[in-house]
This record gives sequence, structure tokens and C-alpha cells, in this order.
Amino acid sequence: MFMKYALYYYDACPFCQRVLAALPKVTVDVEKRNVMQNRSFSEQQYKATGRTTVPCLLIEENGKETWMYESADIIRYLQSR
Ligand SMILES: N[C@@H](CCC(=O)N[C@@H](CS)C(=O)NCC(=O)O)C(=O)O
Repeated sequence: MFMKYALYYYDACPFCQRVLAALPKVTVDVEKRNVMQNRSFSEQQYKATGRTTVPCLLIEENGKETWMYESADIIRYLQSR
């Protein structure tokens, strides 16, 4: 099964920092997408979800996209992979 993960975040967001701090200990690769440095990430997120809240985890599973909000949920999800 093909799985890909991308974290939408920006540095000044404390909830994002919690997720970023958890990344070194998870076993999957997570691409970091800084929405302040690249507005197209924000636009993509808004088009898909109607929100620009961060952190947000994009999960791609065999072409199917799932967008997950809430730092605690994202951390729990990644730690269970
Ligand atoms: N409960 C959320 C809080 C996320 C949150 O408040 N993010 C702020 C940045 S620190 C944000 O994106 N606010 C703008 C918005 O919600 O559109 C979490 O833990 O992930």
C-alpha cells in the first residue's frame, strides 16, 4: 500500500511545534510544508478542506486524500503508524 504524509505548518504556531517535536520519533517519513513560505500549500489546503488552520496532516493512500486536523490527533496517528 502506498502511503504519503505531509504536514502543513508554520514556525510560530505552538501546536505545530508539538507535532514537529514528535516527528523524529515516528517511523514514517513526513514531508514538511511551511504554509508561510509557500502560499500554494495554504491554497491547496483551503481548496480541499475550506480551512487554513495548522497543523494539518495530509494523508495520501493509493491516491485517496485525507486531511487531519488537531495536533493531538495527528501525533497519536503518526505514532501508531
Ligand atoms: N486545537 C488545534 C489548534 C490549532 C490552532 O489554533 N492553530 C492556529 C495557529 S497556532 C491556527 O491555525 N489558527 C487559524 C485558524 O484556525 O484558521 C490543534 O491542537 O491543532
